[in-house]
Amino acid sequence: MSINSAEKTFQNPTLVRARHALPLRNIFTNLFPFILFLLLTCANTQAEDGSRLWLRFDPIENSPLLQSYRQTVTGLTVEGTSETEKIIQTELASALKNLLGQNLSNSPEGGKLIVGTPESSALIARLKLDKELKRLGPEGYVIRTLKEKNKTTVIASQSPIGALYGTFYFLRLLQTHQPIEDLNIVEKPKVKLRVLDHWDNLDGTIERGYAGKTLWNWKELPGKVDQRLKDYARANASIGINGSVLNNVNSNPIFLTEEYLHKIAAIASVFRPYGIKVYLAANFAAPKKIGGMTTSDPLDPQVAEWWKTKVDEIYKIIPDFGGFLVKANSENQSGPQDYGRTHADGANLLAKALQPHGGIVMWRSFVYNADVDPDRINRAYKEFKPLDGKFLKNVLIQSKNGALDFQPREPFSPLFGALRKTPLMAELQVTQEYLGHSNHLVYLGTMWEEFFKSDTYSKGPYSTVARVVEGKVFKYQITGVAGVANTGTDRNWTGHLFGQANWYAFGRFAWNPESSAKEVSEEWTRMTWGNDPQLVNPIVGMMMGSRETYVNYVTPLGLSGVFEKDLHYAPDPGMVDPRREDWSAAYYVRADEKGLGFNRTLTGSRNVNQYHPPLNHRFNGFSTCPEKFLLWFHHVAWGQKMKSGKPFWEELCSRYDQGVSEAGECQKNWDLLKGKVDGERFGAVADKLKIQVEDAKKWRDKCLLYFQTFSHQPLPAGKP
Ligand code: BDP
Repeated sequence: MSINSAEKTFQNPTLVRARHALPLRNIFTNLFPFILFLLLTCANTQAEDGSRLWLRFDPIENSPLLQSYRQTVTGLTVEGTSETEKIIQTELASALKNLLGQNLSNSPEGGKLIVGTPESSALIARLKLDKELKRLGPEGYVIRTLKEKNKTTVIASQSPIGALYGTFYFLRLLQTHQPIEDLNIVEKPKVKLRVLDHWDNLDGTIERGYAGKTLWNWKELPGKVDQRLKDYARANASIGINGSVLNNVNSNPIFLTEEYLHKIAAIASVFRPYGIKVYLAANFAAPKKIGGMTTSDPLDPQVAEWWKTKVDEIYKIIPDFGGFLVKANSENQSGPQDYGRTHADGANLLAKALQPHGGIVMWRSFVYNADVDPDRINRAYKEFKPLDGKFLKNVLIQSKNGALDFQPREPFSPLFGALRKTPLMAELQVTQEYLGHSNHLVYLGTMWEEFFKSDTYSKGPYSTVARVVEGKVFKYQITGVAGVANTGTDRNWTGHLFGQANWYAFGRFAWNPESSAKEVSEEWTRMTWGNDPQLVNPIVGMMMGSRETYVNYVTPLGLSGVFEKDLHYAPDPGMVDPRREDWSAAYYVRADEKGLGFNRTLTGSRNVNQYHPPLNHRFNGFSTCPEKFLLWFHHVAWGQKMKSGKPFWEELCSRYDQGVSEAGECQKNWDLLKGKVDGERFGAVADKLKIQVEDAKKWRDKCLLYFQTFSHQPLPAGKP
């Protein structure tokens, strides 16, 4: 169901109940016209269930601003007949009608707002922007006020998709109440592949999904395509996402069968006009599992032939298929090492098959086989660094932001800056596996900003992760950022209304890894909650502090891995998993009579040496290691004096306490907004904050009680 149609069909439950409560037929007959009137009126009331995301386009009520917008946008010309151009036309006409209350139909003679490409619009062609647009590429655009042409505003790009991106940018200016009468905006994405990874399973469940089921209805496809897919594509286009991996990295080879390829093709045709390509997570053992072969050995010529034939078939059915994402030799997924081959052999096998079609391979570096190194986080670097330069040109290595696994805080993975000849693609986790699922308000923009701003020193100073990923440090030919999606069938898409901010921020950071978390949160807040500073300031404040608050009550001072088995929601710092040592919380926490934390210095697992100087020295020294990473790199004695002057045990207790009190503050700040936002969304967030505050206390109490069994020191007053 499309966003608009969903709202129109919404029935007010109170009214429905009221109608049933009228017992007498004649009363009903008398009241019928009145009831009908009420029902009709309410049918147009919008359900504030969060389904409109940041694309709300509520009427602008600030009248001087409204006047100036109305004067600037008096007509609309979107030329071109492609599906994308039709979308631009409908999107603009409907958004401007809602925002400005005026109907601007497409006037081919030219109007005050002109959108298109030099190919589709004679007017834009006459502006001679070709050189500039070429430099910006097919996804870049300019938005410019032409002084000499009666202040006409032009949104121009080389391609319709770029024009669509420009359109959403322009609308964002209106949604966030920015001036539009003198624009000169030149935009181009800093990263080529901006992809959402869906860990969606065949049975409709989503691995680490906390917002309902998968949006892809395999049973109905390809015959019926859910309207919501269009809404999903539209939301992604509005933030510049240009790819979706449809299935879980723990992949089912069924997705590669002809039957499923046709279903996937139906999804691809909905996504196409929004600039989104589909990708699949490929199961490396597919030749054996669905191809009837006896081996999946990457060096076997028949296996190579099988992949070539399969890939040719895929492109016949989905001509603009993006390529494969692969999890190999990790957590029971098969891979080239099953046959004594390397990750490069495996990746190149698929890359060769995809290369003639322009497809790519995103090969994950999330591997941690125990025989490589006793410290789990040393393993991926040790496996992949020696393979640098051995991958074909259409392969990217996709690495999680940290070396462990999407913890609330990790230093950047040392693979960023280690691979010089192989493009490294960043994998972020938008879904909050280790960050309170869809119950806790944690804005991830600040985490991603910290990550991207980290200096790898891989080519001297200012070799930030952002610049590595953008291909500026080592001149990568392809660049990419992936995000593990947090979307599902919940009406509000992401379970928690503030989870939408993370989807939004992912798009903005993928487009420009050098984005500012604060600016992004402000944009999102204005579009989602309103422009009143009395809303914007407190909400941005809540968001900006939220990740640090979460870190304080979950993994203060560089702790990691303290989570319960499998679910990764609640604390269980002493958990020992009989299946694997490195799935045990106790393995990471390393609590003992002396202290707490994992010694990764030169006297420990020597992980510090995977970083370029001066980081190796900085992390190695107790006094030079940033406190936020202390327990990640050091085993710290309970009595150790900290920067605050407090002994470590006291510092640890106070960090947990701080987290709990900050969560409470956040709840209080939200309560102050009662009446300033609609009741439905206010209540939904308030309910979640209640859970969060309770959980924060549980985290503090469970962790401190466990650590106390080693520290043998008193808990601060007031604790259990
Ligand atoms: C871990 C998740 C697991 C994923 C795995 C991965 O717990 O569900 O399959 O990462 O990224 O974070 O492959």
